[in-house]
Parts: sequence; structure tokens; C-alpha cells
Amino acid sequence: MAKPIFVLNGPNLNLLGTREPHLYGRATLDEIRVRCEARARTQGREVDFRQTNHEGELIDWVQEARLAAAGLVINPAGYGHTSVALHDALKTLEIPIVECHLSNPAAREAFRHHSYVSLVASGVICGLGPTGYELAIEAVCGLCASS
Ligand code: CA2
Repeated sequence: MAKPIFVLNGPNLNLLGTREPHLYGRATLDEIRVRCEARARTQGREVDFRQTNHEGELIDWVQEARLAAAGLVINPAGYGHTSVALHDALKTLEIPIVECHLSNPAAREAFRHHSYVSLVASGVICGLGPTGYELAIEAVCGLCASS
């Protein structure tokens, strides 16, 4: 059985669909999960889709991905802008990493312009809402085609 694609989501993304629709749209995280699962199926893959509000838990999951995942899609949310520890954990992975953001951080406040995750990602997709997650799945499946 092929290893799954891990799709890891950081803090506050559990609130999607309830607040700030002008920034993040109206889809819930559960609806995004369903779209990711469907897109992965077209690639003969499964996704393991998770969200946490806790930095340490996110890092534990990144470490788990080292052996258990074929590739990683990550929306680190605010931790992308702040977490050296997340960066260090991601750097240990030998699988493809695609960073994904619903909004376009480059078009927002200056403190969102730097990402510790981008430094270790194979690619970044942002500003395309939930469709970006599907594109990230497609991209990561292409990058890990042989594993
Ligand atoms: O655009 C993205 O996906 C972000 O990763 C979202 C993060 C933000 O810190 C990044 O700069 C860009 C924030 C996630 C907060 O999600 C909420 C969803 C609904 C209501 C409130 C917050």
C-alpha cells in the first residue's frame, strides 16, 4: 500500500468557515479535507489530514511524516512566520514538502512576508483558497511519484 500524503494544518484553521470569510473564504476545514481526499484519489493516493493549535504537536506530526508519509502538504498558519523549531523539523524530511496558504501572505502585513517553512519547501502555493490545497496535493503527488 502506498504511503499517504500528510496534510498538516496549523493554529486557528479549525475556525475556517466561521470567521474572517473576506480573508479565508467560507469553506470549512472539513470541506477542504474532502476536496483533498478526492484530489488525492485521482492520483492513486490517500491523505492523512490533520489540524492542531499546538506547535509541539505539529512538530511531532512532521517527525512522524519522516517514515509514514510519501509527501507533505503543510499550511503552518501563523507558525510559518515564527517557528524555527518547525523549520528544523521540516529540514529533517527527505520527502517533498509543499507549503500552502489560503490567502496570499505577500499581499498582507509585513510580518507575514517571511516564512520559515518556505526555506525548506519544494514549492509554495498561496492566495488560491481551497483550490490551492488541491493543487498542492497534485504537486506533491507528482514530486513523490515513485515512493
Ligand atoms: O492564508 C493562510 O492560509 C494563512 O496560513 C492563515 C493564517 C495566517 O497567519 C497566515 O499568515 C496565512 C491564519 C489562520 C487563521 O485562520 C482563521 C480562520 C478563520 C477565522 C480566523 C482565523
